[in-house]
Amino acid sequence: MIDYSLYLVTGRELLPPGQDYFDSLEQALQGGVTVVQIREKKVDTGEFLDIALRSKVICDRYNVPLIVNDRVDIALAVQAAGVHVGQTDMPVSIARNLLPEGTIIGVSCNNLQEIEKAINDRADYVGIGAIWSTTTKNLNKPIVGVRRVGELLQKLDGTSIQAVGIGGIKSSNLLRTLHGSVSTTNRALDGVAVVSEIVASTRPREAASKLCEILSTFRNSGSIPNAMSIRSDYSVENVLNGVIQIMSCVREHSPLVHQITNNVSIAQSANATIALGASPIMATTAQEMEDLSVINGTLLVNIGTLVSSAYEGMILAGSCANARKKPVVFDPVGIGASQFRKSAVNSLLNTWQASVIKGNAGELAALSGSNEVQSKGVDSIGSGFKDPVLFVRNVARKERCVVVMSGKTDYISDGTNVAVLTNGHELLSQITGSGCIAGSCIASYCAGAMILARGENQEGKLALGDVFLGAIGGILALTISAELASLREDVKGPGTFFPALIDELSTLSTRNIRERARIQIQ
Ligand code: 3NM
Ligand code: MG
Repeated sequence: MIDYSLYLVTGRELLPPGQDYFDSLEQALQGGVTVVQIREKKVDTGEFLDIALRSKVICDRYNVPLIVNDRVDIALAVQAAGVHVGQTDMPVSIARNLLPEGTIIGVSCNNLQEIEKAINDRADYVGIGAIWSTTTKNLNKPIVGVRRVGELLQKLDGTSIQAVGIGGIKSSNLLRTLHGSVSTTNRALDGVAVVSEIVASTRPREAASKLCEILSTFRNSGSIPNAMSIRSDYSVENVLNGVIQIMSCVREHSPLVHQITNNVSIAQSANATIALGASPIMATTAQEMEDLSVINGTLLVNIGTLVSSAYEGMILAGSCANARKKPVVFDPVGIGASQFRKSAVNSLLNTWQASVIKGNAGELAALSGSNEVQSKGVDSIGSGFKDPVLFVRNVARKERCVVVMSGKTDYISDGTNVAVLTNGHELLSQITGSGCIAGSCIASYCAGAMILARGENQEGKLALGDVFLGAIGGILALTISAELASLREDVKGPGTFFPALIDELSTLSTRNIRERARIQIQ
């Protein structure tokens, strides 16, 4: 059995000036590479053979298997452990006949059809790519993207075929790659293949050991703040207790809620955040994201009026938040309205892992590629999904985070449990930005959940369950406050409703939550 964890693919043309290829290879092995593929695209057979032979001697010293790209004859000549073929190279079945029994055969796959073919051909492993964009190889197929790898992995269920990811994998995106590349049946990658991150480095040993460290961090802790640690013991009683604890915690600690939001509802969102007792900072510029991420709290990303300069800030802020294990709440406002929004959302969610995704039925339909519900601009049209509980649960599983579907009834899922909430008031839909405010409320309560889970020194883990409670709490706080506001005598319509809503958010009591919450857990 080969250990595919850190799979080095060579690329001599990427070596830094003055770096010797064999020395670089040896250093990479010392850094922890577990399998090596010799990839030579431009040399004659004699030179390829020479390089492969000398590489084999080095790999043998470290007890690391060597795989030859493309060339069955070279693999035979050097007694390599395996051969790796592309879609237009020697077919797997023919290579199998030519090579000694037990030789590993790997094949590059970009889509479901190619995976199916690899299964039929009885390949030993597949290289799934390109996961990210890369300049190391000329790509003639679409980039897979982290969020689509799971579908390909799922096809491998029931087979013994191993899978490595390839293409643009770096230490900076490795955690995201590992975390996102998991099927809904929990099939993960067996390893990652890299070229430039190691080969182009002047210190290949350090480059490899850094990647190894991240691989073992992922194995040990599941990484980003929503490793799918699923609780199945939720009751209405313990959910409400959790929400109430979070509510007090937010008021006591006033956590920072960094919000990159739209210019329609920015002031409403900041006011709602303050009313709940949290501390908003509405910063969008890329240059300050690193500094802001050092402060504990949560990040809210809302694409309501997306412009390119804010987009850069969103990419960076989310990556920083993931690195610091801070919850990220994502609101893909109006994703169905334009191709620009759709592709921006795709890039954002591939780049970082959201902890909570919140949207109305139309937005979540567009996000997940369903056409059961349509949208008009930022609004959802029609009566919604036939089976909304099943729908949110599946989106949560696929996106590996908590999903909130807002509407007359709100559905919140962690991929297993679904909370169904029926609080709220008609007036909420008559002011602008109530959806965006819901995002701020969720982000504020996720910050409280994080403090409860980790303590103020931020040690320990934040689990998906904590974010689930944060999301339920945020929605309850907003919808119950809306009910209370609507009951006030001074509220005559949407104009007077908004200030009353802010008042109610700031005075919301434990009793209000216990007495008014209409919640079911399914
Ligand atoms: N195969 P880097 S992408 C060799 O998609 C190779 O099949 C790919 O290099 C595929 O780690 C790729 O420098 C190059 O991005 C990967
Ligand atoms: Mg090839």
